Amino acid sequence: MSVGMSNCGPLGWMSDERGYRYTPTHPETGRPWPPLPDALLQLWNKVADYPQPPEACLINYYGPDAKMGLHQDRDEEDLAAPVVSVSFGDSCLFRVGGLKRGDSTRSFRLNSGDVLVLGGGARLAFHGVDRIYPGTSTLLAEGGRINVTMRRVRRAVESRPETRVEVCQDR
Ligand SMILES: O=C(O)CCC(=O)C(=O)O
Repeated sequence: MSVGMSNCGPLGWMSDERGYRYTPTHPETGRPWPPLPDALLQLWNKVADYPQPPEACLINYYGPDAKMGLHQDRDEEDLAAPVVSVSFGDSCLFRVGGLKRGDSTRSFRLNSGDVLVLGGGARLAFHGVDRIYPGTSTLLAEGGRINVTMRRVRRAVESRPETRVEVCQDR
């Protein structure tokens, strides 16, 4: 895989010979992933329009030649929550399509600081990164692009109204 990956938050997304999955701990150290920074939680609260916080934040590092093929984010149970991502460093050419792999796509540049939300009817849209534009940002000393992607993974426990019996009687 040409993209370097790590995670923060209660759950981290990883892939190995057993496939793709979310885990609460780093597969090599066995330690929990570092907590999600406050600034990202605040961003989620501002743009996600979803009552629960994100549970996973995937951190992708793209070197100058890295790309990510068209795919859907569908390893999550909770598809009602959007996927919220932020770009840092070099710009990229981002591609987004429809709900089927063969649907037509459109591409646009994502620059450092851009925030992307895939939600509602676009939650399962195919998307990917066609290329990086090296040297378009000085944010990262070594160059390249970092993308952080916040997701809700588990369906929130349904909140049921509290059962109350109230009796008012005149005696
Ligand atoms: O790097 C990006 O902007 C997209 C990342 C992505 O699609 C993913 O991690 O599933």
